[in-house]
Amino acid sequence: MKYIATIISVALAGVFTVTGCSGGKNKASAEAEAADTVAAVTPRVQLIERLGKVRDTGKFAFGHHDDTAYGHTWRGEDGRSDVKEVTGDYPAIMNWDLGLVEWGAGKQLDGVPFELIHDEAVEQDARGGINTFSWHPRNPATKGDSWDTAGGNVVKEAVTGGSALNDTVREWIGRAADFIGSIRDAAGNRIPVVFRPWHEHTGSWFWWGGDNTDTESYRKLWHMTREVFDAKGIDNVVWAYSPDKVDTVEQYMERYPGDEYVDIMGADVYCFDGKDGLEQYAAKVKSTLSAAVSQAEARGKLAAFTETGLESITVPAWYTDVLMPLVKEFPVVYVSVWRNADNIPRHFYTPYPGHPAEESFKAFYNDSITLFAKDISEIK
Ligand code: BMA
Repeated sequence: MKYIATIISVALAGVFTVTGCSGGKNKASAEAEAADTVAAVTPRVQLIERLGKVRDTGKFAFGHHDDTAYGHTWRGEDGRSDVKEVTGDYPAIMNWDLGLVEWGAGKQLDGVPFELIHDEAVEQDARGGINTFSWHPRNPATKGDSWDTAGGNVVKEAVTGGSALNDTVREWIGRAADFIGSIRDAAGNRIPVVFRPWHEHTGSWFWWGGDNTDTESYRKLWHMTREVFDAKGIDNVVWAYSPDKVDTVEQYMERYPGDEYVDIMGADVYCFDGKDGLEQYAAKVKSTLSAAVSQAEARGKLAAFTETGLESITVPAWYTDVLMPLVKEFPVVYVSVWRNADNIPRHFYTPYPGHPAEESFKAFYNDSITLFAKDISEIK
């Protein structure tokens, strides 16, 4: 690591010396600037740069939640993946959820042991794939789940210094930080991951969203989250902001925590079947992704379709005829679908062998615009 840093330092010092002439910088300040830049080459920066290369290919990475932890009819079978069984490859992106990490539980809210998440994330990284994390924390006021919106403006209290909830939520965020910071490869280096806390906040279904709080408190929640991660020196997180569907850029940006807190402008938009559902989906994907992409471009950030899907894939050609043409309109670096539950028969978002959407999903995989694990492993 040090060796690489020295090379980069020398190379950058050279660059800054040259540009320094026209910009009026002397060699010493150029070297100081280069040293700053070297200090910034963290796993986070490496992943941002890598995702920038994905964007430059004009392709997008495909992601699936809990991909190797369980599938439509199985759980905890080493190496198994519904996506791989249909396409022959793992998804480029695997999303994992930290829900219950805040309580120090051994398993997260859908029963996946945190140890397994750690090991699967390391394996996904070793195969050249990327990991992302979402978090469905409990309601700190009521101890109910994320969907329990009782307790008033819980976020406001949680971000107010000196309150009981402030201590609790800081501690909870600390546990999320400790887990993410503990994900290291065989050589002991932290693996870079995308983390998108406090997601879908434009809707009112989570205690941190919509009518359950106010703009200032929501922003402070992000700031506090970052403060806790930074105080622990967690340097492997690429931060994603992921509102649910919106109609306008103003709605998309209303509670944006600020450029220094966000690396990826995300969007979560789900599809429901029936003609109205498909039309609505197209309209909402367009309004939401165009907000995400335009803001990403204006602010020098990346854009991603952080969550989507059609439960049960009741429209067999959904992947090729619905999702693909929409995504092709927007330069997103990844598109991630939700989970294939093993214990809720209708709750799956990628086909499994024998499902009517299998052929469409294979065609989606075979389209050169999609990146699965082997493809993305070549983008370093
Ligand atoms: C929801 C559903 C639930 C799950 C939750 C958290 O969308 O998949 O079954 O418990 O996400 O992962």
